[in-house]
Amino acid sequence: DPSLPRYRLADVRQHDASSPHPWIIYGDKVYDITDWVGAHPGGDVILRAAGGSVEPYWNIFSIHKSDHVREILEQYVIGYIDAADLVDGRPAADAIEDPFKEDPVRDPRLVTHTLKPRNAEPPNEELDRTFKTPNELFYVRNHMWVPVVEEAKADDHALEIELPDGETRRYTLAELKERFPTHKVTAVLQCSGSRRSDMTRQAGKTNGLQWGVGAISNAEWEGVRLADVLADAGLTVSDGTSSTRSGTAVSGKPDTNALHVQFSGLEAYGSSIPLTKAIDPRGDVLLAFGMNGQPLPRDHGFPLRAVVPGTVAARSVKWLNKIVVSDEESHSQWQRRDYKSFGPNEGANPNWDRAVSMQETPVTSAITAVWVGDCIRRGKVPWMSGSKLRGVGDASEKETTKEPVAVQGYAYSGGGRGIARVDISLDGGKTWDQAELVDDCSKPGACLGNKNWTWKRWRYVGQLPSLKGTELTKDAAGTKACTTLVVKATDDSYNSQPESHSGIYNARGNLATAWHRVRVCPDC
Ligand code: MTE
Ligand code: MO
Repeated sequence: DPSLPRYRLADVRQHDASSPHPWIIYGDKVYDITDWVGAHPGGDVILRAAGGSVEPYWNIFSIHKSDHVREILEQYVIGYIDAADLVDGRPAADAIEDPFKEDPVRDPRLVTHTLKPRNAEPPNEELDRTFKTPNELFYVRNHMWVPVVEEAKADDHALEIELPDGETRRYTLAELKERFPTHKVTAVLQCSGSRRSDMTRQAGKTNGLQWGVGAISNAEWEGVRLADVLADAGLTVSDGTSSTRSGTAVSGKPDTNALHVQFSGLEAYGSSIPLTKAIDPRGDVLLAFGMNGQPLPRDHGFPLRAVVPGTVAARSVKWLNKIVVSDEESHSQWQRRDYKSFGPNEGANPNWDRAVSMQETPVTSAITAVWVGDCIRRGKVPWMSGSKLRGVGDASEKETTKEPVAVQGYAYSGGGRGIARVDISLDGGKTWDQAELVDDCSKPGACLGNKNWTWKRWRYVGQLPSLKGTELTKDAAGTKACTTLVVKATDDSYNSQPESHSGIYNARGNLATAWHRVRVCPDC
């Protein structure tokens, strides 16, 4: 309707999130979304775009790029952007706010997959060099921007809790810290996409960030127990013994086995865990505000996040501001779609509802560093010195075709299962030996929590097989003899990793946990 009024960008800017009448721009049109905010499925996160263009947000929440959403929006159109503020029919690029402009500065050593939103993993040699990953090197997995919470106002940050009967209770961060005992838990977070690039290389194209072996890190988390807070908020449930699998409670109280705890964060990310995990006294689920003795860094959820040990990290919701205990799983796409796995034949658009959402994760392992020959003798292996180094042999042994090799890596299993054994092969899986598990947990206080929530680091020193006549690789420098190192771990339930990624291939590239292989071509 060309008779509608024209507005300048400056007019629209007045109608930001603090205005009683928030406006947004889409294309060259202006919309008054006052009546939409309450009905918006994603909640008031839409206000993040108020006063400017909604387009950069729809580029992130791509679900909006549909006729259906545009039809809804058309109901709220109130006018057009004045031609004076348009370039090629749209507001000029520099007039559009960058949703990521407040994102924190990151450590340059991180290997970045995407900048906006930020997704990055530590370089392999730093990943597990120490048992606890330093905060600034902990992998970062953000679906959207990093919400801004001023440090001075962090204690006022509010967490709302809604119970199955609809009752709500609100806690500020200050109250959580004051009213509940503090707990510390040492736990790994691992993204379901870790090692996805491996699956792609071996088994074919996968959708999603092409992570290396580093979408996993380990930290000591500090916070209050979710179970304590839920009980204080008034959650009463059956003890589970009188419940049935079909969700009928015999006691008259809501059935523990049928409920879910939905988490959501300030930027509208959300997911859920079963209530049984949330209230398991040995489950160690935290509402965390500390990480490795420091306040949570902004990238990792400042000022408050859920930490769900042993469970896929997608459930450890950052910038946590709402918890709903419900008989349904979270309705978010991260619960109902993205973090599920499928059969090798199911393709990129599978039957989403039929698959269960990921919670506990399977056993995995990876090689993070390999040193061969002179590298070792020159003292490049950080955990090898003195007598160990002399044991590796002197230069005269170098005349033989055998080369010393030193290997390091990690192994991890979800659900609090420990690592029983790590097998390593230096000849592509023909012969095996066992790696040495690093004793990181024997010092008092080193591994806090009721179960094995941390990774196990491992090391191995051996001799590469004679490479004469083995796998030959041609490169610019000539022909090289190579061998493939392989690692696989077994957890304490005797689960072990699948041999290849082809058998567990899924178009989403989730849970790429096959034996990890690294090809080594020493100069010889
Ligand atoms: N929470 C919020 N609010 N937003 C997010 O994008 N990403 C999830 C989870 N929690 C995410 C979130 C995913 S998929 C992972 S793997 C972990 O956070 C990553 O946590 P980290 O960045 O602290 O390593
Ligand atoms: Mo993730």
